Amino acid sequence: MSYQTITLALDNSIARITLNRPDKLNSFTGQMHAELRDALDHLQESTPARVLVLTGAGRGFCAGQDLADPDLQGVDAQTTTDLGHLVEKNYKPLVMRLQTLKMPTIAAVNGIAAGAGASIALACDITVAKASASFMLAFSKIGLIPDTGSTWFYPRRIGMARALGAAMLAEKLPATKAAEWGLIWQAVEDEAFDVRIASLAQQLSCMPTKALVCTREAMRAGMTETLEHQLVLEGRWMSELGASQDYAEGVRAFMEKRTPEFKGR
Ligand code: LHQ
Repeated sequence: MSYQTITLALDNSIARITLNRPDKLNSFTGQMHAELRDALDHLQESTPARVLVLTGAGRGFCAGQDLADPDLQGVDAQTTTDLGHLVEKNYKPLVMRLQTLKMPTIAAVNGIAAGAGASIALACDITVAKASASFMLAFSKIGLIPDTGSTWFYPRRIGMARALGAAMLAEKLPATKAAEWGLIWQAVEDEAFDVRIASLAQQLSCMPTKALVCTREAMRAGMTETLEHQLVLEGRWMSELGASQDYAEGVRAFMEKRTPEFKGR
């Protein structure tokens, strides 16, 4: 499939998806969702990639749903489309693809992340933003609730008071404040952003990929499991990873006092 609204680049084991509608701040259209599904499926099934960087072209990261997209129009002037259907068809699969990808994911938030654009930035494993970027739950401005996982991510990361303030007031939350509050991993000075993202991607691409993916799964399970059951689950992940080549290499390298060469297996 050739893409018009995104680009997919593979540089050794680093994959980069760029949302590429800069004139519209990379807002989501039905076509962009279809292309993202295709690109993520490709990464899941048939590439040597060991880390994904998701970013935006131009001055924005993503402004959420394109409010002019024909997908939002009903079949005629008298009807409106069922937004729940669009969530089910486009946004839920996108979040779940990111959350189950067999490699760690970095959201490189190069500018404003609004509406579902903010949610997608948080659906990645590590969210790093330019200091000049901001996060905005724009939904209340158009009479909607935060979606694409934001009602799950926000209260868990920054607490209910801040989550409700951010959602109801729909103000821009500067990236530096988002990092201070624990919504994202890091805000980086604009001039240092590209280098930081490149070095983070390089670092993650050389790590034991399976362990990172299991870490994501384990941390997520820990949000809802009892401690007792979580301890059982941790044992299962340890069984699985203890049989991996990367674990054997990690221990061998430690004993031999050298840097491990992980293969992601
Ligand atoms: C846009 C958009 C946009 C179209 C900027 N659409 N053109 C899920 C399920 C189903 C349905 C509904 O939604 C959802 C999830 C959602 O994401 S709902 C929330 C949708 N997003 C928004 O409401 C955000 C709307 N955008 C804004 O509030 C502003 O554009 C922000 C604050 C993001 C940026 O402001 P500025 O930096 O001042 O830029 P701008 O407003 O001038 O935008 C630049 C261009 O991008 C402009 O086009 P134009 O042709 O006039 O130059 C905007 O119309 C266009 N654009 N966001 N979501």
